[in-house]
Amino acid sequence: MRKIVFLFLISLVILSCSKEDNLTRPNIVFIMSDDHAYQAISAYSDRLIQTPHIDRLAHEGMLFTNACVTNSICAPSRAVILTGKHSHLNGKIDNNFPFDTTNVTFPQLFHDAGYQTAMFGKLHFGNNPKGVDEFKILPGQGDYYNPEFITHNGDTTVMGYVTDVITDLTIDWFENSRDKSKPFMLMYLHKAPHREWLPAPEHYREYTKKTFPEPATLFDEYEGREAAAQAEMNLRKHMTVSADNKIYPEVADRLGIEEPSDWGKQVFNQKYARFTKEQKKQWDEVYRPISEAFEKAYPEMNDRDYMRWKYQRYMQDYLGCIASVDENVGRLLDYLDDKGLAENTIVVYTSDQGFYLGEHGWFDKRFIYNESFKTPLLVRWPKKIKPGSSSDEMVQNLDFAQTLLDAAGLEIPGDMQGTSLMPLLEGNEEAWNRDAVYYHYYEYPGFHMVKRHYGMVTKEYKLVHFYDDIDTWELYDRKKDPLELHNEYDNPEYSGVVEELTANLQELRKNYKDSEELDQKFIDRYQKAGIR
Ligand code: SGN
Ligand code: CA
Repeated sequence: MRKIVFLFLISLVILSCSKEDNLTRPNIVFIMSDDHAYQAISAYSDRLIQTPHIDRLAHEGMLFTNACVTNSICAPSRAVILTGKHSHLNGKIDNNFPFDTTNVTFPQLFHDAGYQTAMFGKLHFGNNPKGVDEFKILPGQGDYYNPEFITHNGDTTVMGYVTDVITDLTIDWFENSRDKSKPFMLMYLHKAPHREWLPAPEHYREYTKKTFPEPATLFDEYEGREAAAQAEMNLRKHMTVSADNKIYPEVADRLGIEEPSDWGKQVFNQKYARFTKEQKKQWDEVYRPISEAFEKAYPEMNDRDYMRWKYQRYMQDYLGCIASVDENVGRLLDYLDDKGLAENTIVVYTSDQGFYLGEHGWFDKRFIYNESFKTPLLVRWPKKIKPGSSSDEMVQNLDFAQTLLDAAGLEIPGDMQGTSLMPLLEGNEEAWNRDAVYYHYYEYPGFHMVKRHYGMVTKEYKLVHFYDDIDTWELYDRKKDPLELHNEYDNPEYSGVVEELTANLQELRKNYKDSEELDQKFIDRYQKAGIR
C-alpha cells in the first residue's frame, strides 16, 4: 500500500512539473517571407515603404541590423535554418537537388520534446516536412492566386490571395487544432514577395500609382567585378517585360520586344489563366491601362528611360506584395494579443534571404554583396527582450535553430554549427565574440548565372573568391565603400589586409569543415547531372 501511495505521489509530481513546464516554456512563431529585402521594411529604412506591423516587432523587441545568410538562395537557406548546418554539411547546396531527409531538423526536436508543431505556407522542398504535427504547404514555389496546398490528407486548392490564405490557415489552426496543454512551435511562411510579384487587388490599385526613389547604383557598370558583370539579373536586360512587368504579351509582340526567352510570356499567360472571372476583371482594370500607356511610350524610350520604367514597375508590384505581408503579420500579432499569448511567445520575423531592389541594376539575390547577403531579422519576446533594442552583431540564419532550442531549454545537438543568440537577446553583448561569418554559394550554372563563390565577412571587410570557370578575388572596405563598388583586392594599400584575411578565411573554412575537395565534389555533381 505504501508503495502505491509513493508511486501515486511521484507521478503527481511528474505530472505537475510537466504541466508547469508547458505553461512556462515559450511558444514560438517563426515568420519567414520569401525574398523580402530589408530595404523594404520601415524599421530598417522608410525610403520605399511603411511596414507598421512588422515594425512592431522591433519596437516591442530587438532589431538585428547585421543579420545575414550563409548561402543566398531559397531552399538552401531553409535547409540551413532547419538543420543549423552550413550547406556543404546538410547537403542542400542549391534549389536543384533534393534535401536529404536523414538530416535532423529543429522542428523534430521541438516535437520530440512535447511541443505541438505546425507549418503553413512555403517550404520549397519535400512534401512531408518531418517533425510537424500539421502542415499545409505550397508545392515548390506555389501560386499567388487560388493556391494549391499539400497537406497530411492530400492536396487542396484554396481560393483567394496567397498571403491572406496562409494567414487564414494559420489562425484556423489556432482556433481549431491547438492543444492548449502543450507549448507550440509554429512556422508561418509566406510565398510573397517572390518573383513574379503579383499583389492583391487592393494593393496593386494603390501601388501602381506610386513612384519610388531610385537606388544610387541603378546604372552600375560592374567595373573591377567580373562575376557581377556576367550575372543575368539586370532589370533592363534580364527582367521580362511580360511576366515580371505585367505587359500583356500581345503588346510586347506588337512592340517587337525580344525577351530573353518565351518563358516570360508563357508565365504571364499561366498566371492570368489561374484568375477567376472577377479576378481577371479587377486585374484588367489596372494593368490594361498600364500596357496601353507603355505601348505609346516605349518607342520614344532610350535604354536609360527603359531601365527607369522597369524599376518603377518592379517596385510597384514588389512593394504591393509586401503591403499584404505586413497587413497579415499584423493580423497574426493582433490574434496573439487577443488570446493573451503575446507575453510568452517568441516571434521571429525574417526572410530566406535579402534581395536586390535595383541596387547594382539588379533584381534577385545569390551574391555575397550586402542586399542579398543580409536578411531582415526582428525578434520579440516580452519576457526576455527589452523593447526597442537593437544589435549590429554579425548573426546568421545558421544560428536560428540553436537560438530557439536554447530559448526553450532544449538540448542542442553537438554537430550544429551556429551559436545561440540568447546572450544578445538578453542584452549581454560581452558574452558574444564572433568577429567573422562564412558564406558559400553554389548554384552555377543556373538561373541568373551567378558564379560559385565563398567568402568571409567582418564588420570592416568582405573577402570573396569566385571560382569554378572563373578565378577572381574581391575585397571590400565595408566602412569606406558601403555600396561595394570598389574592389580593393589588387590595391597595394590593402595588401596587408588581403594577406591577413586570406589566412583567416582558410581557417574559417577549416573550422566549418568546408574544403576544396567538397567544392570539387559539388562541381562534379553538376557534371554528372548534365547541368554543365
Ligand atoms: C525562380 C525565379 C528566379 C529565382 C529562382 C530561385 N524565376 O526560378 O528568378 O532566382 O526561382 O528563387 S520565376 O520568375 O520563375 O520565379 S528561390 O527564392 O526559390 O531561390
Ligand atoms: Ca527566396
